[in-house]
Amino acid sequence: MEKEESGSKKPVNIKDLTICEATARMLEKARRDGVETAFDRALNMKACPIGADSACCKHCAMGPCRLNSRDPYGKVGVCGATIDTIMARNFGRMVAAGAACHNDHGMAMLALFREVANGNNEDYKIKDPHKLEDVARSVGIEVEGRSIKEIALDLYKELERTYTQVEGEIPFAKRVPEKTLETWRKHGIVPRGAMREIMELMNRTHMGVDQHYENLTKQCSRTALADGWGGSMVATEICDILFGTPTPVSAEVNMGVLKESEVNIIIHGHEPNLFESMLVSVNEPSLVQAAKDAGAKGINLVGMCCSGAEMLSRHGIPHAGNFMSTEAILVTGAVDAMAVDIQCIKQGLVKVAECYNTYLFTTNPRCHIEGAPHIEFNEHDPRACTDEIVIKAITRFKNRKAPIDIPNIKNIGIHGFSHEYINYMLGGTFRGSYTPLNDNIINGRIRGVAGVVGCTNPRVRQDWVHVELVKELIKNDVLVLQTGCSQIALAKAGLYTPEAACLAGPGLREVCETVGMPPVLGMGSCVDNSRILVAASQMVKEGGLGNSIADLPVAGAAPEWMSEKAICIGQYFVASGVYTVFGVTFPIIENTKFHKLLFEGLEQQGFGKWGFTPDPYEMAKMMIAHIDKKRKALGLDKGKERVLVDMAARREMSAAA
Ligand code: BF8
Ligand code: SF4
Repeated sequence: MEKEESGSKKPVNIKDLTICEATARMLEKARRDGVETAFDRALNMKACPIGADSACCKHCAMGPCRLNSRDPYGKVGVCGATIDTIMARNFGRMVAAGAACHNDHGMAMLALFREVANGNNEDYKIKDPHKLEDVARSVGIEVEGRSIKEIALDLYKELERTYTQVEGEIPFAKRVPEKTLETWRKHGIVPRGAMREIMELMNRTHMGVDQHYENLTKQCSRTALADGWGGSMVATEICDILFGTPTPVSAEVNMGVLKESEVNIIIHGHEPNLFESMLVSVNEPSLVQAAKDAGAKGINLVGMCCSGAEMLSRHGIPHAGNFMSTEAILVTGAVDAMAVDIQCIKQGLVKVAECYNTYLFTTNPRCHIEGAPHIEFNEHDPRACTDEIVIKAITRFKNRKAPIDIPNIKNIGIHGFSHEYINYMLGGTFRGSYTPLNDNIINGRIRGVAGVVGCTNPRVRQDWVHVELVKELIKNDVLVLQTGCSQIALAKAGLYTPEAACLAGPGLREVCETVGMPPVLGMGSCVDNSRILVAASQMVKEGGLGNSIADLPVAGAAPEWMSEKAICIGQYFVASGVYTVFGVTFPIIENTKFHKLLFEGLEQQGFGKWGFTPDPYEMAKMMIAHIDKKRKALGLDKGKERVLVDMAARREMSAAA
């Protein structure tokens, strides 16, 4: 085993690690307190250069085999695997893991829906029967004259196929624009069922199975599509049905949402059922009284990461920060309990929580963390878990010893733009439609649409790439749709207000001012990227912008990605027809055959393609060039020159934000 680099404690300016002022202040305090975070560990652990290039394989015990990225075709693995096979298999395993995460989550939400529908669970209910009917109709279920229960049970049965079906096409394939679906059929990549696709991808990436990078890439696409149009889309739709479809709501983000005088509870993770039940617990009069008896003014519930983004979008629950702020926020000393469920929960939280006597609870049977007490969340008796967390948090409040230091920074903004609402907002009350969006794209007021999504990552300056990229895009009249940690980055930067329209180019600004919307629309958690897919298919169906998603003047980006889920999302956007640019790093060696396939070849086959650059300005340039290329192909090229945001303009923009 090689020795890991450590101990090189060069002084690093915290302002270089993050542009989030609150996080920076807490990182400084952590330094004073001698507390370590992922930012420190990233500085002390150089990313493994071989893994970064995906030039190694540990799929069997004849290896692990290590190839040379400077001479990628100079040697092969012990079994003879070439660099393209090795990289494609590694990529496939990331896609499989990402798809598994979203599908396992979606399946859990669907199981809850079944229990609610058949009357076995009365702690939750169908909150949005309209959405239930819409979704049912979209997969061909009769709704006229039928009871909610009948429709719901049929919908359950139909959507279960998303996961368990072994032959055929997943139900939401029906939502895919015809020409896009045709391309998928031609290449044999319409997903059958997520379990089947993930299983097959795991099989094909095993030693000695699929050893052609092109064929492997097909299964990567099929599996990824079983996420975007499968597990993720089901999660979004079912959660809307159970908890409400988001409509614009004014809400606060950033660490200033913590309150020194109240019992602070953070929910961090991905499953909104835990959060919804916690919302009930913190409003329980006896628990509120207990908090008051302990000297608190009340109980303050806030979210982080993706379930936080969902609650922000659905109910306007304050959001305390994105992925790279989860350790930093504990440094405030003000968090009485943080309860986590699944995904993107850093193990490092345990130590930081310990340092500040904060309770860190795991709640989900799929995620225990050594050193963190576990209070299991059972959706048939949800309050047993959530009430206990509140009681523990109140105890911690009573016994607060260390000084509290909450950065007093809050940013208000408007969140909660479901694709249904975009339809309504742009179309007016009586004739919801995508016509105005399409018209504004055709007449050039809006140049195109970009999805900017994904994580934050300590290998780059937190939030900076997101914010700079989005500013460049809107300045160039590109409407930006967002989810996940990226949405929170821009919300903290102040771009979620209608007033931020002044940062947009003249065309986009005009549209925003007419409608009263911000130039950046937040759609929720990472599984809610499926809302962007639905919006894209609506744009195709509306007409005037081509026949497939690949024809649309749109692009996507995950500028600070870190998770395997992000790779899976990227692949399903690419397979759906979207040019998708990633920042930070990309696990591939340039100028190899596999690289050429992902970054060029897929587009020639009628899909989207991948792009990569860590630089936000370059990223904007690449995305805008692609949007312009698509406009030209549609005959909409009477467009404008790209506006370069110079330093003076940038200063003006940050002053305005
Ligand atoms: O699913 S954006 S860091 S929290 S992976 Fe994770 Fe990335 Fe955040 Fe949500 Ni998405
Ligand atoms: Fe090496 Fe092949 Fe085994 Fe991978 S599968 S570790 S390349 S021998």
